[in-house]
Amino acid sequence: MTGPQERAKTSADEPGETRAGYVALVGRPNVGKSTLLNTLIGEKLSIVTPRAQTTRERVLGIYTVEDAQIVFVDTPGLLEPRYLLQESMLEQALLALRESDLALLLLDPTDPEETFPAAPALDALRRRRDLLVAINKIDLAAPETLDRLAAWARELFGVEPFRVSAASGQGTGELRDALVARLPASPLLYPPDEIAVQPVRFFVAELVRETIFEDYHAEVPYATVVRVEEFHEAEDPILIRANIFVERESQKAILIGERGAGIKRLGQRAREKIEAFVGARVYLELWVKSMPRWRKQPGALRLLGYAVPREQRGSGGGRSSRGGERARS
Ligand SMILES: Nc1nc2c(ncn2[C@@H]2O[C@H](COP(=O)(O)OP(=O)(O)OP(=O)(O)O)[C@@H](O)[C@H]2O)c(=O)[nH]1
Ligand SMILES: [Mg+2]
Repeated sequence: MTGPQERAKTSADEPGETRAGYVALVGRPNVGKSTLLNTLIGEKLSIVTPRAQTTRERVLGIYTVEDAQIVFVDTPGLLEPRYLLQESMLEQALLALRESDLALLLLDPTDPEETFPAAPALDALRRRRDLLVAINKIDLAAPETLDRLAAWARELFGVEPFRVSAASGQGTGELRDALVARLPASPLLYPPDEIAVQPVRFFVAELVRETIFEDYHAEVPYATVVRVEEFHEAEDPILIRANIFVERESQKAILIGERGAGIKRLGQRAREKIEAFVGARVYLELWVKSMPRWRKQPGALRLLGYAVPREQRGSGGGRSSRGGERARS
């Protein structure tokens, strides 16, 4: 992704000039960042679940009107990391903040005391002049709670927060207009008809992961990572083979379920979502494998495609168990 520094700035005041830039959507886990990204671009790109720490990597979504383009960057929640994958997630969010032209901090009024990010993210946000703040989920909170949260936000950041509901769309049009008005003068960054930047296989893996969050409880979704190993677009139906890695054999057994019932249901539901996303018939083959401690090992994280935090690079390796359990749907 092109950083703001690498782009030549032009004046947007002249006729025919355009505005464009990256807007980082940041906030604590579960405040509704991914829901807002989807609502702002009018397409379901980023996966959404009721549980915290769903998003693990940056997800880009593009909104283009005639003379302006916003590249929204959905990010993992600003959390206090306890293991390496969470460090990677936090670093991805902070990186998105650093590389963005504008930052939008989302707050959740259903948990007003806990919704402000901790340092160092909070300090990074307070230093920014181009910060916008929005209170999301206004459909779930009493007006007094919204007013109290807005007062805290004014005190901390010196700005008046927008009030939106990403779920219903209320207030999101005004928010988007405000973002467009603050974009720097720049040529469009992507072709005007593009919505996504990442490859289809990324979204396929994310849709499988979203379905795992919906179908399984407790720790299993957090210990799960999905990797698309094969994607044969020219075939009808499109043939997709994906590996689902978990950390322990016991989690593998839970995913597969009795006589494979769990993985079969998962495969069917994920396939339906993928078919809706790609607009074509899909044959999905899922393999469940275990890769012990993958969330804590730099080598394993790298192998699985996650960015490894800077100080951890260069150590450790991940191993996956051979074989696996397969389900087709
Ligand atoms: N009622 C209501 N629910 C919302 C709203 N926005 C998001 N949600 C719900 O809040 C939950 C979390 O939404 P996400 O979009 O996944 O939140 P996130 O900030 O991306 O979460 P992480 O990726 O885990 O950091 C989901 O159940 C959403 O449906 C809203 O405006 N109103
Ligand atoms: Mg998210």
